[in-house]
Amino acid sequence: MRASKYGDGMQHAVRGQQEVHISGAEGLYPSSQIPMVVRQYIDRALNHPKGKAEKVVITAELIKQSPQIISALPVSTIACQTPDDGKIIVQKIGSSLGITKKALYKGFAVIKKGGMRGAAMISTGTGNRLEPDRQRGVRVSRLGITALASKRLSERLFHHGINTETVKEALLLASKVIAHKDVIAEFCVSDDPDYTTGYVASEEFGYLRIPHIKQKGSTAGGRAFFVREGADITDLINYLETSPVLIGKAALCKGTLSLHEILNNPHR
Ligand code: WAQ
Ligand code: MG
Repeated sequence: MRASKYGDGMQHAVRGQQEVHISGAEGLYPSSQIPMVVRQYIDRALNHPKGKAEKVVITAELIKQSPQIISALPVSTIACQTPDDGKIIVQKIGSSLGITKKALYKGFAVIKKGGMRGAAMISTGTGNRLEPDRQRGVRVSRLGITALASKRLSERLFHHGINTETVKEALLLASKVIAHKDVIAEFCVSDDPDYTTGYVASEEFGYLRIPHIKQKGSTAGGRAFFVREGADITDLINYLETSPVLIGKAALCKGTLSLHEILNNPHR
C-alpha cells in the first residue's frame, strides 16, 4: 500500500507533481485474508498522524515461489532517555559490529533529513551510498509471519506491554533484512511525529528498541541498512524487494536492559 497527499493547493495536481509520501505497508498473506488486509491498509492511510491520504494505491500479487522461513530476531529495549543518548548507543553498538564512524554518521544524516519511502543502503566501511535511487531508497517487501508464530510473538510482546502492529511490523522487516548475510545492521527511526522509539537491529544483538531516539513532533525519520563491503548489491536489493520471507518462529523478548548488559551478552 502507498498513501500520499499533494502539497498545499495541489489537490488537482497531475501525477508526479508535489506528491508527499504519507505511509506505506506491505505483507505476505494467504489469499483468503486479502479483503481484510486491504481494509486495514485503507483505514491506516485515512487515519495517519502525518495527514489524511488523498491517494491510496494498493497492489495485490500472487507469489508462486515458496517463501524462505526464518526466525524473528530476539527483542529487547535499551534504557535511553534522550535523542543524544540514543545516538551514543547506536554508535557503540555500530562500532562493536565493525561499522565505521563515517558510515554511522551517513546513516544519522539520511534519517535526520527524512522524506524517503525506502531505506538507504550504506557501505559499512567507506560510508558510501549503494542503492541506485537515493531519493526513494530500497523498499523491503514480501514478508510475513505464520499464524502460529504471530500468536506466540503477540503473547511475548504483550508480556512486556509492547504488542502493537508498529512493533510487530518493524520486527518482521528487521528480521528479513538481518537474515541476509550482507546486512550487518539496520538503524530505524519512525517518520511518525508521535512515535519516538526507534531501533537498531543486528544478528549479534537482535532487535534493540531505543526509546526517545527523537523529539516528539518531528516528521523526520528513515531507515539505514549497513551493508558489508564488497557485497553484491543487485543480489541484495533483489532479496529485499522480491524474495518472499515468512517468520516461522517467534524469538525471545527480554524487557529493558542497559547498554552494558547488551554489549556483554551478544546472542551468538
Ligand atoms: N522498506 C524500507 N524502508 C522502509 C519501509 C520498507 N518496507 N517502510 C518504511 N521504510 C522507511 C521509510 O524511509 C520511512 O520513512 C521510515 O522507514 C520509517 O517508517 O519497537 O514506524 O513506518 O517500538 O514510520 C519502529 C518501532 C517503528 C520501534 C518504525 O517506521 C519499536 C516505523 P515507519
Ligand atoms: Mg511512518
